Amino acid sequence: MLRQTLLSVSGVTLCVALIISSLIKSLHAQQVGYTFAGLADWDGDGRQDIVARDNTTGLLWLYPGDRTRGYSSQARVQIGNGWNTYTFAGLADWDGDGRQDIVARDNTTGLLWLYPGDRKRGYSSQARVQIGNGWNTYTFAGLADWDGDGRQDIVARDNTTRLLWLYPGDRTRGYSSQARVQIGNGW
Ligand SMILES: [Ca+2]
Ligand SMILES: [Ca+2]
Repeated sequence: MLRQTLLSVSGVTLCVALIISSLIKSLHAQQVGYTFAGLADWDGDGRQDIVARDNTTGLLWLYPGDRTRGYSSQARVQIGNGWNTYTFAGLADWDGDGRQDIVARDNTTGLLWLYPGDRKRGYSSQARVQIGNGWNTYTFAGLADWDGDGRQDIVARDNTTRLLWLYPGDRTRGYSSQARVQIGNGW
């Protein structure tokens, strides 16, 4: 009887250990590799670049492009840190100053932030600006001038309703005064 109980307990322990081990593995799988912020001519040299986060360190890297079909000869440059809790909406010149910017959501708060770029290979000297809130239930399609008014917009899906929304931008560092418009459903 005692032996059976001991066997049973060790079986439960083994089971719990296997579950924990599997959880740790799946968590690790989510954290390795890179997450793309997007493609843009970040440093303004006329060549498209990659901006991506190293998921293991939370560091943000610029991979300057070479305008060639092949590996770039340009060395990567660190342009940020502490990005692990963010989801990227994308890269675009959101404020219209001729320099590419990052729009990203802080997943811990649901706030949407504009990180104005400086058109250089390094940390931007521009302070971030809050441009939205309540974005945690959305999935970003990306940034683009969707309505063609010369100002960058956000296209995103509300995950709770599967509706697709256009958030027209204002070319400003702050909340847009433009009302959102539904542009799709069943997404
Ligand atoms: Ca800009
Ligand atoms: Ca627009």
